[in-house]
Amino acid sequence: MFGFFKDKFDNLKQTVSNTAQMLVGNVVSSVENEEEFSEFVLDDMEDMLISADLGVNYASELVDKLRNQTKIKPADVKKYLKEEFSKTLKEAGNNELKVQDGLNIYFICGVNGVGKTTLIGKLASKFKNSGKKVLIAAGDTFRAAAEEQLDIWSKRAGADIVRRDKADPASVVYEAIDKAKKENYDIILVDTAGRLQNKFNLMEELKKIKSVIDKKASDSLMECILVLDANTGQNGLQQAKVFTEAVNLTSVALTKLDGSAKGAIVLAIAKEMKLPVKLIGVGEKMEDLKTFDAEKFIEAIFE
Ligand SMILES: Nc1nc2c(ncn2[C@@H]2O[C@H](COP(=O)(O)OP(=O)(O)OP(=O)(O)O)[C@@H](O)[C@H]2O)c(=O)[nH]1
Ligand SMILES: [Mg+2]
Repeated sequence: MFGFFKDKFDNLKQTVSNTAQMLVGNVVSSVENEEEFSEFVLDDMEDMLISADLGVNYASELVDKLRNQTKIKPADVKKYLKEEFSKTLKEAGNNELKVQDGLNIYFICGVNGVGKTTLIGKLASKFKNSGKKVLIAAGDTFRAAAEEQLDIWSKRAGADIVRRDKADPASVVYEAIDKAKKENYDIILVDTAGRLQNKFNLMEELKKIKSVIDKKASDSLMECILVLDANTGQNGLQQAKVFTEAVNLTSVALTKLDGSAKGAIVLAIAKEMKLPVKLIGVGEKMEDLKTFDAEKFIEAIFE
């Protein structure tokens, strides 16, 4: 249904090759020739899954299942992991970005430097190219130069922007919604700060922005997207917990997947948080944003 995003992405295998090696290659090659799942083999497997950034809980769950059965043999370990990972991604929900006729608001949050503003620039461009009228709300009024950076992206993408230097971010978003309704925009992309004086302040600010959207245009809020840097590994789980408590996330955008060996965070987040990854960043350029396709991801890491 999301025509504009149907671009083919042939390089996925290459993008996730380091992750594939850590998460599948190493585990399979060390296990598959064993006679049985001895404690030694299982411990080794658990360690490898943890160091691939699958998360301690998930890794031990996978290994426990093998410990408590006799049907699956070490030679089947690849098939076993593939089935388990597929199930986990499926259970986390649909990977397609939600979109509707009329106004669509996408709320973008995440800690500093993960790639929020870049994601917004890339998304604005995708939406513009599919013929949508796009407005960017410059909700990061905290960091010096944040609004200029967003301005550059919006010009590049051909999108419009609401920015009010150093104003209250919630009021910027309020104004953007008014403008979008009056001038029939299809899309509002809300940028937010990644760092305030402390975490509490940041969360309070995000809640305030979110409550403006809830009050003025709750039917239009399509997604609350957490941006995660693929290289942060397990820390990403912690970030997801904190952000979802504040603003009730609906999905994740995983940036900087290019070259990362820690893409297993996709699975950890799906398992622990039941949050689907919907977008992946694979570089710094405008076109380096792709949709996440769970089946293709599984195929790519299992070859
Ligand atoms: N390699 C790579 N670099 C990326 C990607 N996405 C963003 N970056 C880079 O990451 C850096 C930070 O990106 P920003 O978009 O400014 O991050 P931010 O979350 O808005 O940062 P704050 O506003 O400071 O919180 C920039 O140098 C981007 O070019 C990606 O998918 N791959
Ligand atoms: Mg930013």
